[in-house]
Amino acid sequence: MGKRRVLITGATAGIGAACATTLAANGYDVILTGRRENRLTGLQEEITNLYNVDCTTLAFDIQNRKSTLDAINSLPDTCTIDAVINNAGLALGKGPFQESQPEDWDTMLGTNVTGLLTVTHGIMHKLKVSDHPHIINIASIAGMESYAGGHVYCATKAAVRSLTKSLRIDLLPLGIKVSAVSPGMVETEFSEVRFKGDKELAQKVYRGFQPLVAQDVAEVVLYLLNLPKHVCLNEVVMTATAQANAYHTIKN
Ligand code: 8X3
Repeated sequence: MGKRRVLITGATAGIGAACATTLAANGYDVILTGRRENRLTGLQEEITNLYNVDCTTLAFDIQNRKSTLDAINSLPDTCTIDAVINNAGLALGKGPFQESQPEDWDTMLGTNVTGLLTVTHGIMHKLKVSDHPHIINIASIAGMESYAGGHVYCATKAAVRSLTKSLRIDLLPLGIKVSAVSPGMVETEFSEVRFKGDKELAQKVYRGFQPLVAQDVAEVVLYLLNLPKHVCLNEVVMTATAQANAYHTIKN
């Protein structure tokens, strides 16, 4: 199998950054995308110092369709893409729906759903000509089980799971694999973002048990990418051992 190149959205932190370093460590060329340019170039420096791979960065706001497509289209024709890790996503707020902010709905829908569509559609011409094309969507168990205060976030992740299945069907004639990875609680900046900077509330989410870490998810993504050409894992649902599902976690 020749060298493959993977585009990772939301590569500036958490699961995206862990995927970037893990894939680079395993010989994949990577394209890191995200909003925060300084974080992207920092990670690029780290990767190119450590690994003999090609590492490109593209800074754009995934909620802005034009900026996203301009960035993708700025890649030279020689810059092939074999796989995409649609990881950019966030939750904002965990209060009841009646107290939620419409601006937060827009940000979640624009990033988690529309952003994923824009990127996937925008790179389709490159995926189509790859020998090992693969779309990996980072979903969530929140897309399987709605929980209190989850409303729009849960809906976006249900959409990601649904789109994964639809795309799997539509892209079948093109031989493009489409997979979803649906993790439970992963200790990253996720909760700090959800609770809008409230570190105490964020830390409480992961207290009293051993949650997943970003690296655990990155290892699964690597496993999916390394499967033989004729094998597609359509969805992986993964949680910490202490978490059975969205409602049942054993905490000390
Ligand atoms: C993140 C997992 O359970 O906090 O998607 O919604 S959860």
